[in-house]
Amino acid sequence: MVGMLKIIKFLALALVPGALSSAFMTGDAFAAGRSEPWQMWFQPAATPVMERIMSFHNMLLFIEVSIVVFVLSIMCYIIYRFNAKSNPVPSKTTHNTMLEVIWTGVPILILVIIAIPSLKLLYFADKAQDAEMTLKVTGNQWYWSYSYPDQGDFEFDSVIVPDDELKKGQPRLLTVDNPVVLPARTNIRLLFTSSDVIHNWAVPSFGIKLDAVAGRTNEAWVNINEEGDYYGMCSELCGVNHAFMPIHVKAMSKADFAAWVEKAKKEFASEETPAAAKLAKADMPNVSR
Ligand SMILES: [Cu+2]
Repeated sequence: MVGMLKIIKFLALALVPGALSSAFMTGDAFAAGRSEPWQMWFQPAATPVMERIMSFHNMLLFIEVSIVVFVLSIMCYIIYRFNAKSNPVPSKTTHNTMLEVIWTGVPILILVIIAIPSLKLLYFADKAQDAEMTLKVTGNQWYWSYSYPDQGDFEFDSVIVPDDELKKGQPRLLTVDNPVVLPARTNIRLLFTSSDVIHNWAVPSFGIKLDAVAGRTNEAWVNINEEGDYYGMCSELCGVNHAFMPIHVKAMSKADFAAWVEKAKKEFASEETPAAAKLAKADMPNVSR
């Protein structure tokens, strides 16, 4: 018994704090909106959905670590206490009804405990409550188009900026010519579709990774906590330039967004397939592969 306690104490002191401190996210370890070199774990949450995904992840992590520590302790104890040397005459016990009921019942209980918050989170992430505006996202080979049905239905394309045209401070493979602009602290409904193959609009700090499928409309929502730049990438293999259709979301205050809308309405009023023209001209982005 003393031996088992010692082993449990060792595991608790040596393994658990390290695993927990590096895995539990507080959200302020990294700059918001994109990953950093050598970053591990999630980007900081920028929406209520991502905040809940993180706390759900932390809950799962706690349950998983507890199970691992528990099972490992029992195994170590068995190895120590019941090996042929310390236990030369083995017991002939086979069944124990009570024990079997417990080791069937406890895992069921753990799964139910996980299932309840998991389903709650799925429904929370599913649809915006009282959306104040809608953004329509269309995936194309290989760029994104964004349209604003509530702001006069203007539309524009968002194409990657090639390496040799990047300005200082612009992240490589994440910079686009026209970022999608959204107001912060606003319930925004996102609708996804595609004009060709299946794409996937994935922005880690929003907790969104949703397929854009031709002929279908998928829905998600954001309420971005803070102004800033948030980046993502197409996350469904969609062809040869799949890796070169980044997502850049610029979140602004409501007033700045309204001013941007007025400007954008004029700027994008007469655009005719600019992305297609640009892609043809560049023969696809001049990025090193
Ligand atoms: Cu794609």
